[in-house]
Amino acid sequence: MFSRRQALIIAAVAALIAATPPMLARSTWAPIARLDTDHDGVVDLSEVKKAAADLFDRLDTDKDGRATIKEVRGRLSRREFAAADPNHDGVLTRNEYFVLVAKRLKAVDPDDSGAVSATDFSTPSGRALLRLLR
Ligand SMILES: [Ca+2]
Ligand SMILES: [Ca+2]
Ligand SMILES: [Ca+2]
Repeated sequence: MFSRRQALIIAAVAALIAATPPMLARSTWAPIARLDTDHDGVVDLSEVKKAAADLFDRLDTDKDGRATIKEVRGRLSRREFAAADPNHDGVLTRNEYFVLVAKRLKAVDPDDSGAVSATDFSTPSGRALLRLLR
């Protein structure tokens, strides 16, 4: 357990973080800073698509335009991979990958605001989306 002194320090740090202006906190949060290419503090649909396309190209190490379970290793479980592969040919085309990304985006941004913030990315569904983007 935390000692009283440690608890005070934690409370002080938490207060400091809470006092940080939201724009600053968002734009400097590294995981989205790379995705937020226009630096407006949120990740919009075109930034999500661009990041997904870049990552797909990096994952597709043999450059055949399709990602195998091996190529996405770590990012999708077998079950997730199978669910994203509706024609069951054992590979994800770029399109199948984008459909999955869009689904996860929808989970993070259910009202279709078209903007995902650092706070959104820190939720479980936000982290699931992030795994497909970077
Ligand atoms: Ca942006
Ligand atoms: Ca491939
Ligand atoms: Ca497929």
